Amino acid sequence: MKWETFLEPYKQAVDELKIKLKGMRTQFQLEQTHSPIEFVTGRVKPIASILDKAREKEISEDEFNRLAYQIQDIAGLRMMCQFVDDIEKVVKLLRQRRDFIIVEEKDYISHKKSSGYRSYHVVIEYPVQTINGEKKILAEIQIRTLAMNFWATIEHSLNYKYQGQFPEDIQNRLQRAAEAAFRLDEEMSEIREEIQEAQAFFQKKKEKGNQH
Ligand code: 0O2
Repeated sequence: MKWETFLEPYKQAVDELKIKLKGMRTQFQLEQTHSPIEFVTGRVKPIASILDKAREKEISEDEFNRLAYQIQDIAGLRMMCQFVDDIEKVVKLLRQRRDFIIVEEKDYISHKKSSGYRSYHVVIEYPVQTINGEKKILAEIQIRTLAMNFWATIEHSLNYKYQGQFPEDIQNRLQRAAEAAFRLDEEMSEIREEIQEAQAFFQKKKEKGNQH
């Protein structure tokens, strides 16, 4: 099989899922309520990264069935949220959907990785319609806050540069940055709670005023 043929259903899945997940954000906006989804991105894993991972897992490059089964993020979607609480809301919305099934959830928020990485991963089985019938593929949806995304993006590009072998000072800085991102998320959640309390207070006051 050619790589182009193998990757085609993944491309289709990423395109379709981007539209669907972005649609969830639009629906919140139309209802004029806070959207737990800030923005959505998607990509098909580059062939070079698939081959790197295949080597790690000792899969040879022509074992397309094993690649499809064991590399769960060939199709990858990311949903960014403003607040940590939003992540759970998004996961609940994903669990309710009827257009795919969830096959695995990985909670790297309650259990952050030793690198400092935090994110919630949902692996889904998604049916793609092709001219040769339905093809089910795996896709990974990563749900994270803007702060988690900022940290992961920087760490990912440094990882690329240093091939995972960070000099000690950079390693320490990344750990401190991960803690700072965690505190930023906490601060934002607290500010949000205060804003919501203030809004509820003024709403009540307004309603009382209208009764007279
Ligand atoms: P990309 O496309 O460059 O982002 P497994 O397949 O189970 O052996 P793993 O790591 O258990 O591998 O899978 P998991 O936990 O689902 O993680 C896969 C993806 O999560 C990674 O993809 C990253 O996008 C993200 N991730 C996991 N750990 C880290 C981390 O420490 N730092 C950052 N920045 N991202 C992380 P890839 O393979 O890196 O590919």
